[in-house]
Amino acid sequence: MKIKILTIFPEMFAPVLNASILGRAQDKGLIAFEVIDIRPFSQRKHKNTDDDPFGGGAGMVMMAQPVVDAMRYAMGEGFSGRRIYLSPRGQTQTQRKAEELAREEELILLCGHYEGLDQRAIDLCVDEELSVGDYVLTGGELAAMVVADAVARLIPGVLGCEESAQTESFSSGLLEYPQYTRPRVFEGLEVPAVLLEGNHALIEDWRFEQSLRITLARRPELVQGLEMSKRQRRIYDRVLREWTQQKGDV
Ligand code: 4GM
Repeated sequence: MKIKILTIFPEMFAPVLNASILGRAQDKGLIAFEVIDIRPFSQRKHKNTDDDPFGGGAGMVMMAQPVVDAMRYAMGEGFSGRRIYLSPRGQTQTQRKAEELAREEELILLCGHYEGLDQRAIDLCVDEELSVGDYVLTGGELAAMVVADAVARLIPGVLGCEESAQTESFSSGLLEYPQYTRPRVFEGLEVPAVLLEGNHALIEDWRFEQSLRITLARRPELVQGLEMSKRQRRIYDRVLREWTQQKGDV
């Protein structure tokens, strides 16, 4: 997969894209990042990329010209991927969205700044606006890195172990169960005995129950419509009985 990033702060990306798992994925040829600086595309004398908003008001607006020209350069001939603008008014990024984007051949992530981008640039060269959450950042760069990371780790071979992309939060529909590693006792706190006993069916049951409890406590809406095996259903019914009983007690 190819991911191109359009930004006026290209230097922000190397430390994130070239480190750790994303760096290795590039070395292995599984993913190619290209960071494109918008500023050289500006036709203004001083290569400005922003100007005052028509109609007045505080802040600056990113001009359409450099963005549209940079986008056309990034697309080249016969572009067939998806062009995404990171913005607080976009649809919220989800695991499902990341899975959808991971199936694309090519993505272009456009990072905005100031008070936003001239609407005509959005109309001309954006397929979709995406937000990483209901909060405002100083620029779209960190949001683009979040999206790039969430998509990259779903590309086959990037994580090495295919299972790890599968088993965690959101792929199962539930939040993750607690994990433990050596030592068995840390500051007097013991690892749950079931994890040390080697009964894999019981370990799976325990993990499901833990996931369920933590999800019911923190994100109960995720439990709606969950698909379960018979075995999981039995655990679910028991946990829910305890849960509702406890609530009734208070
Ligand atoms: C305002 C308009 C994305 C601010 C457009 C970008 C948050 C997100 C910006 C913009 C951003 C987000 C830049 N802040 N929630 N800041 O994904 O591009």
